[in-house]
Amino acid sequence: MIATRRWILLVVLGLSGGAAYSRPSIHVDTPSPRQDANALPNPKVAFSQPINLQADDKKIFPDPPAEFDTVRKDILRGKIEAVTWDSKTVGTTRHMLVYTPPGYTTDKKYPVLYLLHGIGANEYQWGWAGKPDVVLDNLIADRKAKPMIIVMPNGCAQKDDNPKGNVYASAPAYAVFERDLLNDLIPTIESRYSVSTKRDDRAIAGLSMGGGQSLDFSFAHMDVFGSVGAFSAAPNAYAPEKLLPNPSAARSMKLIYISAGNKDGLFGISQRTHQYLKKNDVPHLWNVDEHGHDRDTWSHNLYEFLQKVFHNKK
Ligand code: FER
Repeated sequence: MIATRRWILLVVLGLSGGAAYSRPSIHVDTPSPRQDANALPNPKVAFSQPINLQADDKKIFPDPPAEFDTVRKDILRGKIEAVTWDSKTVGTTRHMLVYTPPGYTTDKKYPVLYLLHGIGANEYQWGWAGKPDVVLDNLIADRKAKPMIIVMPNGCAQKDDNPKGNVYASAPAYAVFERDLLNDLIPTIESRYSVSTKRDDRAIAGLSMGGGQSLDFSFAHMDVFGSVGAFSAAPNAYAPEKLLPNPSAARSMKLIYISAGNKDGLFGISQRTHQYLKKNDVPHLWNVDEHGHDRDTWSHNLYEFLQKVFHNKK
């Protein structure tokens, strides 16, 4: 399916001096396609797990205001460009979209959010799932979020990174992306854009597979990422003891934000992560809304996350 025309129009090719590219945009409808797969666990099984709501599984934020993701004509707008990076990990040229905020200037060093998509999708998914450019333009105009760069890479680290066929078979490539991100992509961003390289100015967040990647990679590299957001994390999120064998170390994180809809069959993956953090006194935000595995929960939680990430208060 094709993303909105607006999103396509916003893609400004090649402004960074990097190689520009053009490709069809793809997103998944909700829930993600449920083909049988060799991926473990079986997605059909994963999506039909019972949901056992506990007293602390609560919505902690109201719904965003109306028009939070509507383009406003009266404000300055950021830009999205489609650029590539040279992945030594995969041995190909790979694809990302990069948002720079209104008035982007090399006189400043910006914090960076790496924002990851779900399975069966690509770097265009967030344009449909949360409209990060529109939401952040509006938040910056209202002084509710810091100007930041948002990098939306293709997180499926294999030679053919556009989804087709049995998309769950590509699940292992989402784990390979850890090396691609750390060794190839982050250095590319930090050499091409005017960004802060402090840990607390680097965040990673994502939906579903991207949420699992965000948890797995951030807790494995707490020296690299100061903040993490996991929206409706998929089964690629490691079980808590593997994810965080030394939980007290995670108390140094600036922001840990976990969310899931209480109608999402994958709910238990986020819930077990929250329960482990809580048991081990690791400060975090746990937001349970009324949605399923869908763009409502992703866009609403992105709206909250963008306001909290890179905020000075812990
Ligand atoms: C699975 C169920 C869902 C799985 C991945 C997903 C790797 C991912 C869904 C998404 O990204 O939307 O069993 O296994």
